[in-house]
Amino acid sequence: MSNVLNSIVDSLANLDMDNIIKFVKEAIEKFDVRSVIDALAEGMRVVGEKYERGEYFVSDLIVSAEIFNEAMNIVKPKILELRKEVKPIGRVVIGTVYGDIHDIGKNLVKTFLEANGFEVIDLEVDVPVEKFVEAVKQYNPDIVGMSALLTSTMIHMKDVIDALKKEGLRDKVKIIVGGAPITEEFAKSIGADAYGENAYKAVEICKKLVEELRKTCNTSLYPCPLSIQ
Ligand code: B1M
Repeated sequence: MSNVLNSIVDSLANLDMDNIIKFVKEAIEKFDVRSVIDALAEGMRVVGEKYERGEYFVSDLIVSAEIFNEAMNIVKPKILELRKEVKPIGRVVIGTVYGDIHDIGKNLVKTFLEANGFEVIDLEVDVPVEKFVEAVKQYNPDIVGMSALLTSTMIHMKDVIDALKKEGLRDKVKIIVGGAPITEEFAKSIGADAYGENAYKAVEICKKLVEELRKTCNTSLYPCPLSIQ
């Protein structure tokens, strides 16, 4: 990693708001957006480690999130520049599951989806099972995306999938799950269609999922069949 990207990792890890803004502004001119975001995510990982070791408290986690969001205010316009060049390709309902208020990863996924032509309905955080179900009824999305950062909340992803099955809605949508504790195996075990390791992979996967849906033409929202670039 280059010096300025390392400096982003270190300044986030040290909760140094003043310097990180300077470094992010510098890095965004020299590197692609992805390198800058990866550095920010790495900084958050280090913050998490410090919290686990008892060096940081919850108040520090809150500050780290504020710093991340400030940095993203600089990066986000660069991501959304892409948007002008892409055709609308599908609709995603996304949210962080019940009991969980972590939204940084979910927001990144949302931003990248929007930049790549997806219309995103964001249910925000701590989303009860019924709210996901209602959103599927109301918005007729192609994809439902769920995020969870806590081992204690990830099981609510299964609750949502079970509730969609119960309402006869499961086969109308594709389901992608993600978040730090989520794995491919977990995604499979709860009956999700896909696992997104990060925001970039989530976009690639959502494009594939929409392609699959269009083949069966079971949604009337977007023209069908639809070629996706
Ligand atoms: Co929390 N927290 N936190 N926290 N927090 C973690 C998750 C933790 C791992 C820290 C640690 O101990 N090392 C730990 C969970 C342990 C566990 O469950 N095993 C933890 C804990 C314990 C807690 C509290 C319980 C602390 C407390 O109160 N005692 C509490 C819980 C609150 C709640 O939700 N009910 C809590 C609170 C908070 C804050 C609110 C203070 C703050 C979040 C602020 C916010 O989100 N607005 C916070 C933070 C900042 C973290 C860490 C440090 C950073 C998370 C983050 O934003 N990462 C985190 C440590 C860690 O994750 N290592 C931690 C950066 C982000 C870019 O990555 O979210 O993983 P991530 O998203 C990635 C991928 O996972 C993926 O793409 C993203 C980008 O590439 N992805 C998807 C995510 N969602 C996806 C969805 C997809 C596809 C991909 O498809 C739909």
